[in-house]
Amino acid sequence: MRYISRGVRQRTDANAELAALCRPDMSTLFDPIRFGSLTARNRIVMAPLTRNRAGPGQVATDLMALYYEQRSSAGLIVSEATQIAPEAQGYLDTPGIYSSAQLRAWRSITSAVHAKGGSIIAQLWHVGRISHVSLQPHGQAPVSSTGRRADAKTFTTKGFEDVSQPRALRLDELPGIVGQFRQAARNAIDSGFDGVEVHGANGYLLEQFLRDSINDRTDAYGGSQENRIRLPMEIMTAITEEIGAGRTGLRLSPVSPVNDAKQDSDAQGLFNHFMNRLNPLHLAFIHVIEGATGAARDLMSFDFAALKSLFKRNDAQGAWIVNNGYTRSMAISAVASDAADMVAFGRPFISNPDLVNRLRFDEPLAALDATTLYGGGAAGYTDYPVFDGSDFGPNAGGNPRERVESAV
Ligand code: 8OZ
Repeated sequence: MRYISRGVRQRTDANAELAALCRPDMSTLFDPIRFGSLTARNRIVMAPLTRNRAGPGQVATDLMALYYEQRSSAGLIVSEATQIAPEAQGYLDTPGIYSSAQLRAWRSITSAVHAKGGSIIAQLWHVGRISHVSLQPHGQAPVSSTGRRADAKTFTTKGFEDVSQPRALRLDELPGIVGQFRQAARNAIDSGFDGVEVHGANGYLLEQFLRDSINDRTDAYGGSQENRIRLPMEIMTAITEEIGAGRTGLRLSPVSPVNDAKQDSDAQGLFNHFMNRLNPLHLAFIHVIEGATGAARDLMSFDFAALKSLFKRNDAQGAWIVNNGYTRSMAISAVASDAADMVAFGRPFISNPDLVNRLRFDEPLAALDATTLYGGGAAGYTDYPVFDGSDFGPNAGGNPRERVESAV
């Protein structure tokens, strides 16, 4: 990793600004936190980021270990979305967490992060219908709640392709899906992860069951809100039984339209109901994408604060993690005002491995090279600069990636 020089900005300026924003009795974005059985040394979360750099057999690589190690100053790292089984994969070169080779590789990554004093949890992923036959075992159809194809794309060895026609899961197959999630959670703990986040967002399998815009089943897993939350509840219950609720969290995106997840006819009612049902589990955290993933925060009116109150009613020790286009000042205010316990940053962590220090000292952020986001090697992955704590500035070192961005 390269280091760059720092200019005239004084750390004391940023500290004074922070002090002005926060009363002494308030928690700040930079304070440690305990939630469930987890701890974080600050409230800045590295959001899960798909980077498509797994090796043969969907095994994580040494380069991935370096990438995560570089970002270990995050209070909590959520791993990139990681498929729980071969059928759960939907994109080229994403890592899995079901084979012994995959588990060994994850062990190197969790050890590297822990050696630097960081915390890391695994994001457990089943893509459902957002997949392509070329990525499925024996070229079979992807599985979903429905047999209807999504109007969405994935990337395969041939580049961007339309996703394939799925097959609706039979009732007798659903316990197997729950079992795969349970086993993946066990595997995560066995590989040294501090916990897991279930991917319940962005139009993947859990949302394919949750939303009435997708789920067209007529059995006990379709129709009413209670029926549509049934599989997600079974998954969350099985995982909490397996590894403990204190190590288990869930990511949601109640109104995000990505991956052809059209709005539920009653998104607020559905997610409020889901939260009420989750309440007795005492999850370690809920991680919520506010608005459209990576886009408009105000796409649809949705009362995220109401959802938070339902979670906190019975789960005061659980963390409410917010995400989606937060700037430094938004993040500081969200924690100071108790609107959130932690704030997750996605893309800013790609180009700023030292994002925590840059936010802490209000330094400019390096811009992202979008051409190296998905797939490839070290370029645009492990070669973004960190600031060395002495001199740093937007034009330092003549680094082309180093440009000032106001919004994160
Ligand atoms: C970008 C590209 C591929 C997958 C998500 C796991 O949207 C993803 C993803 C993001 O949650």
